[in-house]
Amino acid sequence: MRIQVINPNTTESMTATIAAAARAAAAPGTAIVPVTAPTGPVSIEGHYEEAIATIGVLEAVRAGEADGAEAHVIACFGDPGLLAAREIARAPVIGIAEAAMHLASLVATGFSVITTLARTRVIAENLVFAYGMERRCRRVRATDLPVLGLADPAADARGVIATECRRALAEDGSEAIVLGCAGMADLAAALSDELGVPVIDGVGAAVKLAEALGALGLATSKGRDLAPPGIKPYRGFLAHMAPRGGGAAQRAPRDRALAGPDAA
Ligand code: 5HY
Repeated sequence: MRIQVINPNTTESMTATIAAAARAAAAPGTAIVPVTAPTGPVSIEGHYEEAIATIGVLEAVRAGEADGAEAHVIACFGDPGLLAAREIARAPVIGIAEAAMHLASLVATGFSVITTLARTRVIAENLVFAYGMERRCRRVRATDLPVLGLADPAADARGVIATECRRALAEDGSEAIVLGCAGMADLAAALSDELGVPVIDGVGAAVKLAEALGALGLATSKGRDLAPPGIKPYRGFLAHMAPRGGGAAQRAPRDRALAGPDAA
């Protein structure tokens, strides 16, 4: 199976951390194709950065589809562009936040999410509700570590995260931890050993779920809201992102009129 693993921020060193975690989780025979977003912020720590990063994600998914990807992983804990990517991709698309939360709910009745800056907490909290995890996620906690600070030895990210995990286990009534950033992917196993509870990294979780979908022959349902976007003119610097059809694209009557008589 060929799984494209997309880092929605533009920091290559973080893509390397993500790729290593994905390859560590992948089954023999699974090819991991790591990709750094072609455009966007060096790290994603807020709504605006997430909105901009979504374009890079969709560009990577379009390219990956053309390149024969059999699944796509969005390796940023905000799952930027997840549903939009599912519209344009034939292959399944898995977000690391959704994957981690679902696996956590299989091994514990309650889990806590440990994320980076306080301002990103609301993004994770919104996903908890979007994924129907509000009864299983006990709390989303921030460490105030910036995303790109995770790789800085001086920041002692593992120590800071371990301390917040212990607080979560003591105060939230949680029995598992979800790591709230792709940049924490390389810490899961060591933290799990240290804390004695399941610590879930979304990158590995998403790769395993992609493999499971592949093995079961499951892909995104194209019956309703995840059907390909309609064919219509796009204007301005993103005009190249206009869907070109092929597959089951719908042509809205109004758009047919806009596109003119000779539109295919
Ligand atoms: C991530 N940002 O996984 C998120 C984490 C966060 O650039 N990669 C990022 O703080 O939301």
